[in-house]
Amino acid sequence: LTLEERLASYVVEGTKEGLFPDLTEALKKYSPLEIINGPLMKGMEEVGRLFNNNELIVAEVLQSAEVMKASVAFLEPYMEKTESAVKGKILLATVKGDVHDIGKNLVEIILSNNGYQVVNLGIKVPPEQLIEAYRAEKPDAIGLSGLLVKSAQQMVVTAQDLKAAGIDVPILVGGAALTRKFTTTRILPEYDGLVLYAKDAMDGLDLANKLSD
Ligand code: B1M
Repeated sequence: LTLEERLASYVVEGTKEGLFPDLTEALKKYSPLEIINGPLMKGMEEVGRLFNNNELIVAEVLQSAEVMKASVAFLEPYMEKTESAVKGKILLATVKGDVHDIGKNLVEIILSNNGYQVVNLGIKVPPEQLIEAYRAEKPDAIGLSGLLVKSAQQMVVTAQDLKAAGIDVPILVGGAALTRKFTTTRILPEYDGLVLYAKDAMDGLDLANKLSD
């Protein structure tokens, strides 16, 4: 197997044996984000496909998730960081009913490496908890992540609840079940402020930078 194929296979197999030496090797050729968005994501897509076909069980997918998390943690110190003044404060959460947090945590790393103060509320965050945290933290924007189809709908409800609470800071949304179209046609009309769709974590950073400019 090539290095790239091996990296994808650690995720698919859910094994860390040989992972860190190969990540070190990969860093000679690629940036940390290229490794994550390339071979590691490719592995995750394969996991999703196998899971969908009932060829993997939840426990196995969890092991794949562990490999992804360990890889991101290993690569994090090698990521570019800007030592700028704080550009803004962002509340981050995976929406109610959804436990997927690898993408959200990647967004946290990339935002905080690039001058943002991130308050990560974790997973399965109901609107009431977001509203409470908004009042305590006074963030400049709210970031919502969701990977399940029902999470996209949950984002609509969350936007409605935030609006009812008088909140209108920009909302940044992302996650596999979401599209730009759903964001503009279904979430945006339910909210008083901007609702921006990010296709990946870097896109999320670009959007945050546009907001803070
Ligand atoms: Co789940 N799962 N899962 N899962 N899981 C999916 C999402 C699924 C597509 C797999 C499949 O069937 N093909 C499917 C959803 C189907 C649907 O709704 N249409 C699914 C399912 C069904 C489930 C369960 C219901 C399974 C069950 O129990 N029977 C269950 C749900 C539990 C719940 O949430 N209530 C479940 C559970 C799990 C595990 C716990 C085992 C594990 C998660 C572990 C964890 O996160 N700690 C897991 C995993 C790993 C996946 C897949 C395989 C991989 C997700 C992932 O981590 N990707 C996933 C299939 C897939 O996506 N291919 C799948 C890597 C990550 C870096 O990408 O999160 O997409 P992602 O983030 C991207 C972008 O989306 C974006 O940036 C990131 C990249 O830069 N992004 C943002 C994300 N959030 C953002 C926020 C932003 C900006 C960008 O701004 C705020």
